[in-house]
Amino acid sequence: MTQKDRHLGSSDSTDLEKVDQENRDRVNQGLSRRGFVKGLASATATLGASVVYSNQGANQSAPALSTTPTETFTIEGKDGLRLLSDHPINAETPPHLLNDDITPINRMFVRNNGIPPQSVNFDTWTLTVDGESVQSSKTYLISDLKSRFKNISRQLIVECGGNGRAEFDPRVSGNQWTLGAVGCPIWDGIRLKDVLEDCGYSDDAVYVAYHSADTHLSGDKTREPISRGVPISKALEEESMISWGMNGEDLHPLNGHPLRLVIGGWPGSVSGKWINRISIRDRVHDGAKMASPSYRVPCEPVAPGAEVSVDNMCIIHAMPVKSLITQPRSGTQHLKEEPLHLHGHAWSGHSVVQDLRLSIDFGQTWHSAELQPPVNRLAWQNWDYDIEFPSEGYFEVWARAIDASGVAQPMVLPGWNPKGYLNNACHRIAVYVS
Ligand SMILES: Nc1nc2c(c(=O)[nH]1)N[C@H]1C(S)=C(S)[C@@H](COP(=O)(O)O)O[C@H]1N2
Ligand SMILES: [Mo]
Repeated sequence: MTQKDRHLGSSDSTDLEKVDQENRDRVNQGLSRRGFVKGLASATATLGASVVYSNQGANQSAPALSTTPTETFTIEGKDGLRLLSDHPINAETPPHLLNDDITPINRMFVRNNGIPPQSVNFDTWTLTVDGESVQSSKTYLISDLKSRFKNISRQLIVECGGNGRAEFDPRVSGNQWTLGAVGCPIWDGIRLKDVLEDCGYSDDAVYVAYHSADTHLSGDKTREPISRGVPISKALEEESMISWGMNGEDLHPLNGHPLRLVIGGWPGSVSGKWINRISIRDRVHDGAKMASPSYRVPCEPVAPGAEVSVDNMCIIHAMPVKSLITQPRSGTQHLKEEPLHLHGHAWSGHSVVQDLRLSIDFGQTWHSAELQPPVNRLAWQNWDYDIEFPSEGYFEVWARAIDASGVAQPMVLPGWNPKGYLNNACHRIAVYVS
C-alpha cells in the first residue's frame, strides 16, 4: 500500500453523543433549510440554480485561471457547480463555493458512474445484508433502520479519489477534476457497524461491499456501474455510516437518495449511493471497479507516463492530507492598506491536521493559520488567517496542511500514476494587491 492505514483512536462514546447533538444543533441554527423537489434531477434538469459548463481543461489550481462558462446547464438543487460530463452527470464545486464550514446540499459535488435510479420510494426501499460471512441475512426498510439503531450525525469528508486529476502530466484519462470533488456535510444515519452486528458475521469476514440501484451506462441490466467495499476493520469504525440524510434534509437525488454509505476519509468510491444490498464477504470484494487498475495506484512509485502492470497496482485506502483556500476567490483584487482575510479547510483521511501554513512568497517563508480541531474524527478542519502584503503587485497565496504525524502536502504534483488519483498538491490562489 502506498497510503498507510493509520488511525487515531476512536473517540469514546460519550464524546460522540455530544458531537451528534452538536451536529444537529449546528444544522438547526446555521444552515438554511432550503428544500428541493424530491425526485430525479435529470440530465436535462431545468429550474433552479445553475451548473456552469466549462470546457476549460487542466490545471485550475494554477492561480490566475478562472472558469470560463460556455454554456449554462442546470441541476435542480445544485448551485454553481462546474459540469465535467452530462452522461453520466459529473460536476464539481469551485473552491470559493466550498467556503461554508458545513458543505450545503447545493454545493456537494456529484460523481456518477452510471444512471441513477429513476423512481425512488423512501417508504418501500429495502436494504438486504448478505454474503458468505453473514450469520443471518436480513432485509430492512429505512424505517426499520431509523427505529432499530441509534441515530447519529457526523460531519465527514467525501473526496473523489480522482480529485485533482486534471493536473497530472502526462495527462491521464477520466473526469478532469480540478479541486472541487470534495465536500464535508453532516451526514444523518446510523453506524454501519450496528447493522453488521445485528446480522452477525463469522471470523472469516474480510470485506464489506455495497450493491446499488443505479444502472450501467450500456443499459445492460446485468452489469453494475460500480460495486466497491472496504476491509471489515474499516467498516466497523465509528465513522462508517449508512446515511439517509444530509444536513438534516433528505439526500439529494444525485448524492444517493434514499440511502447511501459514507465511509469517512477513504476515496469517495467506497461510499456507495442508492444502496440496496450490503455483502459481508470472505474475500476482498470482486465487484465492478474493484479490479485493477480502478481505484489503485502503483505499489511502488513510477516515472511520469510509465506503463504499470495491473499486478503492480495496490488498492487505495485513506486519502492523503490536503487543504483548500475557499476565501477569497482566486484572482481577487485587494487594497494594500488592509489585511486580507483568508479562510479554508484542511483534512486527512486517517489523521488530524496539526498545522496549516500559508506563504505569499512562493514558499520562502510561512505563517501558521488559526486552525480549529475537527468536530469529530474525519471531519475537515476550518482555518482562518489575516495576511498583510508587503507591497503592491501580484501575489500567490499557498496553503499547506501538515498532519499529526508530520506529513505535509507536497508543493508540487505528487507521484504520477496511470489513473490520476491522490493529487494532494498545495492549493494556490492569485491576489492582485494595489
Ligand atoms: N451506486 C453508486 N455509488 C457511488 C458512485 C456511483 O456512481 N454509483 N460513485 C462513487 C464515487 S466514485 C464517488 S467519488 C462518490 C461521490 O459521491 P457524491 O456524488 O455524493 O459526491 O460516490 C460513490 N458512490
Ligand atoms: Mo470517485
